[in-house]
Amino acid sequence: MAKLTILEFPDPRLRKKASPVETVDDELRTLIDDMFETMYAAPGIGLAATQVDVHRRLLVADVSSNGDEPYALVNPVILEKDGVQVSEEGCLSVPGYFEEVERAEHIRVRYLDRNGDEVEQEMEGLLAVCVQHEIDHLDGKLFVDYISEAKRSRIRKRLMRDQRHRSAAVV
Ligand code: GNR
Ligand code: NI
Repeated sequence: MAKLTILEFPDPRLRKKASPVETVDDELRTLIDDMFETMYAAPGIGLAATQVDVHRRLLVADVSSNGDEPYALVNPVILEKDGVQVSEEGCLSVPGYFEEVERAEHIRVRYLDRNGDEVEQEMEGLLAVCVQHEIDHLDGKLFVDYISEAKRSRIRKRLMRDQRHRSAAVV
């Protein structure tokens, strides 16, 4: 197992659109395990492959309080959305910032699981928020894209300053 490095806003690699996974094989399952390790260590409730600089359509999530409900979604597609919920979102790629975002309350998602079997599943509440947030990552989109340009630009400047200070500290 290996913990992976998470890219941080405004890294341009977070804007790449991920391509479909072609085969669910052992190499992909190793990546899934590494993404879970990275997500649980952070700690976070979800992680998209884009955030670890792998531009394939894959995400992991676990919104349980015990960390015992892991989901790995390969090539996820939202088939249906309904209702609206607003919640405070954060992102491991935008550390330290939280903003209200509007998402669908219920979604129906089709994906391949870690065995390559097709699954169709209804999700609601926090799991639905998380999966919508992660699928956005696969399309190069971040939760800060839903807030004002003024706020986003303030966050960009502060994170760039933090990143500068961090890289200066290790030389
Ligand atoms: O850990 C995370 N928490 C979170 C809280 C509210 C809405 C979405 C999320 S996802 C985030 C982890 C992350 O950045 N996934 O891409
Ligand atoms: Ni995120």
